[in-house]
Amino acid sequence: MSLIAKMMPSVFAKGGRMPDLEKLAAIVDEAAVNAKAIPQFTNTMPEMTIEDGYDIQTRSLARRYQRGERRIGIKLGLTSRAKMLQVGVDEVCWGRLTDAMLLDDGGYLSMAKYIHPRIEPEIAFLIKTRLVGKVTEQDAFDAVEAIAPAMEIIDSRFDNFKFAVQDVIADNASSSGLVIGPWQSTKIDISNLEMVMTADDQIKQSGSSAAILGHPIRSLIKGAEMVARVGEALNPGDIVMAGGATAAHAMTRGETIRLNIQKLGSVSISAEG
Ligand code: 0L1
Ligand code: MG
Repeated sequence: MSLIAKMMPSVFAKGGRMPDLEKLAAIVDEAAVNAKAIPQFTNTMPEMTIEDGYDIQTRSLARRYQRGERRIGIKLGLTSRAKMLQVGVDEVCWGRLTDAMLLDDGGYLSMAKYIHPRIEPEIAFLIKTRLVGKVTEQDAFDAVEAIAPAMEIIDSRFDNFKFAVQDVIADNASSSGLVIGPWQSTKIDISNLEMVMTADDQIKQSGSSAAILGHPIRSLIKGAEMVARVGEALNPGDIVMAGGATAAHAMTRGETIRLNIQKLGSVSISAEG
């Protein structure tokens, strides 16, 4: 039994049945730092709520900020049917992005830093003006400076990528990295663009941007509303990842993953050999 598994019975505050959120935040943060999977929290704490999950996420991100990481935006998760089906969770969620997660377009990622990394095809928004709370589609479009092809690296800290919605929220919505292609004009219609993700030129996933909540701008609307619930906002310069348009691809050493999005261009990353 792992050390973390042994610790699990002691994560209840003051010997009661209330989970000690600070302790859980430390456990999930250390799992990410050490690239070591942990048992799903809700196995031992089925009473954990979605609010607990976001509270744990906030606390675990605070640990990263204390180590010097800087928040650069947010990601929306589980915004397409394909993604929901892949992990068996059907609730849109969000997580925070930090500068330490940003990878170079055309660069490399070190597989040793991850447990079981997957990659997914997305669209990223660059925020121009503050966006928060309930906003209209027009408000959301007006707040965008630029749009880019992007890929997210997700790496659930839970064994075998198995989790309930509360777990995955606590785990920063599995977010582990992002790679952004060249920023493009907001004049491009992103409602229904073909998205093709290849590994060493073999197609691994393909779909349409319409699979992201019917239109990727809806992820931005959802993001503005969800961050407001915890007193945050989308601020100028923030990056917002709209969520995977298809199921994610499990990465293997040595391969180069490329995403081509019709009209938006391409972005790539290689897993070190
Ligand atoms: O970005 C995503 O859609 C992933 C959210 C978390 C679920 C997963 O790990 O696939
Ligand atoms: Mg994603």
